[in-house]
Amino acid sequence: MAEHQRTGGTVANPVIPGFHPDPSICRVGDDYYLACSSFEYFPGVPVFHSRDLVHWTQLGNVLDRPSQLRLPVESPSSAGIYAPTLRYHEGRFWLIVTNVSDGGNLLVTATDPAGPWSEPVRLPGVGGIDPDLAWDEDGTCWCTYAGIGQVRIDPRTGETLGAPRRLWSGTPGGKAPEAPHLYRIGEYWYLLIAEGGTERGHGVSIARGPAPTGPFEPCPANPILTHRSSDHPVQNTGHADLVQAPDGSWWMVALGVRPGGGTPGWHVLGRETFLAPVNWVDGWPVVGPLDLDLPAPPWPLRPGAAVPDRDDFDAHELRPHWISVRSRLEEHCTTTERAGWLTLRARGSGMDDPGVVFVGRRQQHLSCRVRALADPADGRGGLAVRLDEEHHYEIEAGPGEVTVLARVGPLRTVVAALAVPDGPVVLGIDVAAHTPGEPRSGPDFLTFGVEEPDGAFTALATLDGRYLSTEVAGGFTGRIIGMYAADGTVHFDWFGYEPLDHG
Ligand code: 6LW
Repeated sequence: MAEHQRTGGTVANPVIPGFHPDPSICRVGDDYYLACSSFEYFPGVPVFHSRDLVHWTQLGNVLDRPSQLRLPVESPSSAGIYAPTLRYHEGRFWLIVTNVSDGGNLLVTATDPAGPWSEPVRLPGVGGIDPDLAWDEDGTCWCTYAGIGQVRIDPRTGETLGAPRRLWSGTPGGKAPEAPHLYRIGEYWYLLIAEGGTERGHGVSIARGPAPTGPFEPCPANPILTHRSSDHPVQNTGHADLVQAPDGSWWMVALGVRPGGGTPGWHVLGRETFLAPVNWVDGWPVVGPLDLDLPAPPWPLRPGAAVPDRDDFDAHELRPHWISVRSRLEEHCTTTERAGWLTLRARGSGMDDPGVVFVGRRQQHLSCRVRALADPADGRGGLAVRLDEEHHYEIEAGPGEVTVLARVGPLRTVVAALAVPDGPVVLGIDVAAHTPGEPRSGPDFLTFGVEEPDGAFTALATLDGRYLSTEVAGGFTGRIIGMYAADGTVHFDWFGYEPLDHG
C-alpha cells in the first residue's frame, strides 16, 4: 500500500470545523463524500463533498423532509439523529443511521448524494446505535452496530436475516465499544471501533479476521488513535472511518474537540471532523499524527467555491447549512412574505422552548463576528447562541428596546437593556477566544451589542463562554448561532458570519 509522501506543507485541521461529529466517509472515483450526526436539528445528516480530503463543501442534508425525519417536541436535545455510515455500493449511495427519538435505525439511498434521498427503510431488527453497512464478495450485507454486534440484513427491505451475534467488546475493561466500521482490505476483514466513551478517554481500536463475521484478532497496538491523558490541543479523538485515496494512500477521518481556557478545559464548538494520515505496518494501520496542522496531501489542493460571509435572503432557498430545532425550517420561516427578508413567525416563548423558531448555523471558528439586521415589526426576537434549551445567550430586539438575556441551567436573567427607536436594528455578537492566563479562565468571551448606522458597535454585555460549552451543558452537540422569534413576527434582512481565525 502506498506510503504517505511528505510535501513539506501543512493544511489546517479540523477539515470540517464546528459541530460535525461521527464522520463517515466514502470515495467514488476522485470524489469524497462525508456525513455527520445532527441530533435534534432539522434537516438531519449534513453531507459534504471534497476532491482533496482537505476542503469540504456541504452539498445538502440527507434527511430533509418529515417523512424521513421526525423529531418529536418532547424528545430531548442531543437525542434524535446519531452516527451515520455512508457507503457507495452498486451505483448507489447508502446511508444508515439511528433516530433514537423515533423508530431507531433507518436506511436511505440516493444516486446523487446532494439528494433527493429515498424514503426510509426501517430496520426494527437491528437493536444497536452506530449501524454500519458492509457487503461481502457474494453480496451479503452485514450490519454491524455498537456493542459490538452484527446481523445480516436485506438492505432493500430492512429485514434481518438470521440471529444477531456479538463480534467483539473492544479492549477488556474498556467502556463503550461503539462506532464500528467493517472493511475488506487486502486479505483481511478489519473491524474499526471507537471505545473509551466520547469524552477525554475516547479512542479508536481495530481488529482483523478472515471473514466479515470474524473471528477478530485485536491489533497489538490498540488503541491506534487516542489523545487521552495528553496535553494535545485536540482531545476526545475517536469515532473514525477509513478511506483510500486514488494514489493508494490511506486516511482516517475522526472526531475531536478543541478545549479552551484553563482547567478542566471547555470545548464550545462541539465535536469536529479531523483528518489524519494512515500508514500500514505489518497489516495494521498506524494513524497520525492528528494535529491542528496536517501534513498536506501529495496532490494538488482543490478548494471549493468561497463561502460567502453573508446571507441576504434574496434567494428562495436557504443554503444547506441553515438548521432549525426539531421542526422543518419551512414551517415557520419564509423568504417570500417580505421579499429579500427572512421572516420568522414565533411559536412558543423563545429560546427556552423546545419548539422555538430558531434558524441557525454552526459556530465554526473559535473567534468570529456575527451581525444581523432585524426588524422586530410586531414581535420580539433577535440573535441567539444555542447549546440547548437550558444553555443559551441572546440579544433580543422588541418595541423600543434591545435586551441581552442569558439562560444557564435553572437560571435565567436579563443581563442588559438599551432603549432604541422602533424599527430595524443591527444586532451583533463578537466571540473572542481567550488565551488562558490562569487555571479558572474560560474558553472565550461573547460580547453582545448593537451596531450604529456609522458602523460603531455599542457593547451591552460580555459573557463568559464556558456556560455555553459541552463540559457545562452536557450532550453531543455544539454551539449554533442564529436568528429566532420569541413573539409575533420578526424579519431579518441579512445575517453575516465573519470568521476571525482559520477555523
Ligand atoms: C455516537 C457514539 C458516539 O452514537 O457518540 O462518539 C454518539 N461517539 O458513537 C453520539 O454522537
